[in-house]
Amino acid sequence: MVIVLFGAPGVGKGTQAEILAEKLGIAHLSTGAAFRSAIQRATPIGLVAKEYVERGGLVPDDVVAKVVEEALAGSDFERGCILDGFPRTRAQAEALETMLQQLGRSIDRVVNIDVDDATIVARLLQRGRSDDREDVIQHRLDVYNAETAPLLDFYGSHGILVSVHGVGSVDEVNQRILDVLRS
Ligand code: B4P
Repeated sequence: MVIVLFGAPGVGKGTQAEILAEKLGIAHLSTGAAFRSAIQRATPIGLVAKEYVERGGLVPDDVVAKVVEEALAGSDFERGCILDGFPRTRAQAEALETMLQQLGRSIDRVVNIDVDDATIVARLLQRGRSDDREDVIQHRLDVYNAETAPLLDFYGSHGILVSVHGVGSVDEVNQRILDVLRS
């Protein structure tokens, strides 16, 4: 099973992906977490990613694709995976299709988590990660609307998109996601 968790920054993709991976017994790939780890270790990918992540921009598509391609080739991904924060552009969505085709797989469901902007800003300010400053959050939301939100139409036209309301307790949102995955 290949599931994409989709939505604006701070809707809870990472939070939900971790719980779902555990419950469904499949791997979890967060491109955001992969970049934060690479930045901390100052790897070549981390050095490139740093300036984009800190400013709330998108890491270049070819760098992102390299990280995902390596992860998908790992043995822990054989049973399926949850992709959290990827794809974020049309080029990434197309690259993902090619990668999955080569592995004889396809996306089963794209789960869009829907949260209003005011709640997103409040959540992220409370978390206070280094890219959770108000100006950077606003930029991340603008980038999401310009580059990532158009993928909703792309996946909608493929008939694999489902949406859940992302405001409520973490458990409530998780149950909504499990319900749409089972329906
Ligand atoms: P990500 O790591 O993907 O982070 P995110 O979109 O900001 O957050 P997410 O939706 O996962 O929210 P979370 O569960 O953490 O991206 C960071 C950066 O990496 C990007 O800005 C970009 O620069 C780069 N990047 C990543 N992927 C990329 C790609 N494919 N292409 C290019 N660049 C890429 O939750 C947020 C907060 O809300 C947490 O504090 C959590 O505890 C809280 N929360 C969650 N659920 C809640 C609930 N139900 N109620 C209350 N609070 C809740």
